[in-house]
Amino acid sequence: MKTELIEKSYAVARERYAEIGVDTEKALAALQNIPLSLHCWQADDVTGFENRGSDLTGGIQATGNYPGKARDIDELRSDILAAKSMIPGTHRLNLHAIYGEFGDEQVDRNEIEPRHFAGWIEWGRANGMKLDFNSTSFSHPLSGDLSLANPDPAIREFWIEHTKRCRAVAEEMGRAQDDPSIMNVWVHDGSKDLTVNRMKYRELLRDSLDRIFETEYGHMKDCIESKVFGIGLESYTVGSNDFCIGYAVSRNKIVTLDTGHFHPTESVADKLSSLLLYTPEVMLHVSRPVRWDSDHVTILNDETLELCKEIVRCDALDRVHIGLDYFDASINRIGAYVVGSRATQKCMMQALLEPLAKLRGYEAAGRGFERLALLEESKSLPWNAVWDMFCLRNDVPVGEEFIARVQKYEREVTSKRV
Ligand code: RNT
Ligand code: ZN
Repeated sequence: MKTELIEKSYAVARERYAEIGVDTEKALAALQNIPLSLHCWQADDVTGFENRGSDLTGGIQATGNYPGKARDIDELRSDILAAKSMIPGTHRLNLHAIYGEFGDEQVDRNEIEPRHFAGWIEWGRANGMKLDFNSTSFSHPLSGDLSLANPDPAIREFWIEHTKRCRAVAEEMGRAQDDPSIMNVWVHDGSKDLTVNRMKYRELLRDSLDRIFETEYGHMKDCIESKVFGIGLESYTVGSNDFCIGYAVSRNKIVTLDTGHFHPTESVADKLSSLLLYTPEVMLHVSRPVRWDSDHVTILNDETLELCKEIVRCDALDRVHIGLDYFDASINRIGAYVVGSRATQKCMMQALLEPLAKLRGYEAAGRGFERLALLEESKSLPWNAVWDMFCLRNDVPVGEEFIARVQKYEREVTSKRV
């Protein structure tokens, strides 16, 4: 797209937004300060670098076999940098414990140490990406159906030890980057068929978490992620939404809301204002469930848009962390990063450009028609001209230009991985 055209369109948009009391420059400045935490696992279908060759378990699935997936740490890093170069702004990288730099070593989950992530910390610093972290309870011989809620003391201890060590890794990351690393705990624990022991497993999970969180850290933040069900674990999920909210509220922890982890007609956006009243912050896993928690690439849809609008409407930009979580193995994986990240940012752009003062004025005055009409009209205000300007100023491809860039990287890099 021609720079001149982008500038012209932006000037018109800026004036148009000013008419309804919205400052586009302010919106641009705000978007500049909203990092996305890019999930490292889209690049290799949640495989990681343990030398154990296990399949993805834990009730999640990456479907498809598009060629070119990252096979080692160098390829993964290169792919992330390629994606990053097409995403405007400054972003974070969200690592899972299985992505440590283990070399040829067999490092079991209960043996991981900050030193296995020293290379990542260095890489993050060099590439301007702060790190977030996740414990990994799936894809391991001891994963089974129950990890932190396992009645077998040996298995439970193993996972407690793993998760404690993950917190120590996150603490190290946070210290090194002088900004807390957000550490997410999601465990798949559940049951395929009916259980007559719902309480028992939840008690075990609560006690495991209490033990894991015993150590106080100053450079990392804990969050726990709930879920409705996993594949093969359809009847019962130990860490349900109720469990996680109760736990987080009583322990002052953060809840991670994954947009694929609720019943299809539930609004995740609606949950923010409630959670923010009772928990310190919120972590998001922005995804796109299609009929179930399918982890399709995030797109600009009503759900993502409402979510972003709620963050802004709650004035919670500093309390909500936006992470992405999807893994589509059926299309170009770098393209998947770029599409999902930019879609989330486009939603945020629209949220920041909402004529909120005017809308709230109508609402306070009981003007229902006027509120609805302006909400409808704002959908077609020229937000995309402001978004294009955001891309231009950040020196990343504007509009669909990134398609050719992704193709070029595919031609030169990923297609050669055979
Ligand atoms: C699974 C959860 C979890 C994982 C990642 C890989 O349903 O969403 O966040 O997707 O940890
Ligand atoms: Zn998730």
